[in-house]
Amino acid sequence: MKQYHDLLQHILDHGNTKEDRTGTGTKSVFGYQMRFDLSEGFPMVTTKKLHLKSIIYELLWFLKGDTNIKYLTDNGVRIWNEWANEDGDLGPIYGHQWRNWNGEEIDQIKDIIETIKKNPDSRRMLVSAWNPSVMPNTSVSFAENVANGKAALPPCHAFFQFYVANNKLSCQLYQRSADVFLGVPFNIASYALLTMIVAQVCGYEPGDFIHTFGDVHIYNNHIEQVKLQLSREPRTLPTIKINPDVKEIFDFEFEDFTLENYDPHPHIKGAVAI
Ligand code: THF
Repeated sequence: MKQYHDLLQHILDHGNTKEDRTGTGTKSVFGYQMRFDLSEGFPMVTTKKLHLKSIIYELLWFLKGDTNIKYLTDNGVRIWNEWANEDGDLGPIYGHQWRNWNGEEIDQIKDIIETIKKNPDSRRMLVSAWNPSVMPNTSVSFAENVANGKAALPPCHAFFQFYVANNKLSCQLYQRSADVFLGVPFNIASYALLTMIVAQVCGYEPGDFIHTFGDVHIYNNHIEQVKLQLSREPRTLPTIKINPDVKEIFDFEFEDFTLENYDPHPHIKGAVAI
């Protein structure tokens, strides 16, 4: 994962000092791109231990169209707890927009699978989680926004596009805001996995995952962790085995994924900015 280390170093070297909504403060650059050839292994950071279980359950949760943390917490995943209201709701975030855009019964995932199968040269194979009609009001609480039918948070990974060539399926994500130390390793693995399962159900090999960023930042309380991580030598990438019998995008379950040969350096803790 040289690409990820290059990004960390680039922000340390060139980042602007910027304040942010959470009050934490960041070093930030605007505009950056990384590319991962999925045939070279599963792009999971090796210079700290990542919790793949959280990543898989979160992706399955998005694909269900679910926006309540109950499914996550029932499976031991706590990464969305800070933003949910007392009933566990997050408002119309990712899953809602992917599967039921604006509550208008528009299923972007179902539609895109059909297009990838029937018209793979299409240049319209996009999924958008960015929906201006549900943007939260930043001067009220997460819970109050949810009560008003708004999203607790606007999507960070805002939209993605698929592309087919040479029997390979590639995916490019535009991420408007990116917490490089905590969130980005999750986001890379999540979209790489999404690309692999969409490829499987559409009958293609996985191609590239391209990660394009807007405001990409290191929070000030992650700088020491980033320096420790950069002092470590990246190791061989793991691979992930996906149950080949699953042919429908909504049929995947946690047990269909097996991570092999993951040999990371120890975990590095960092506080999440809320
Ligand atoms: N807010 C911030 N500040 N950073 C983010 O990355 C982020 N997200 C989602 C929404 N808001 C965000 C939530 N995703 C962790 C990882 C991903 C998250 C939130 C938190 C986290 O704490 N990871 C720890 C523990 C992992 C675990 O318990 O499984 C880690 O060390 O990786 C980005 O989309």
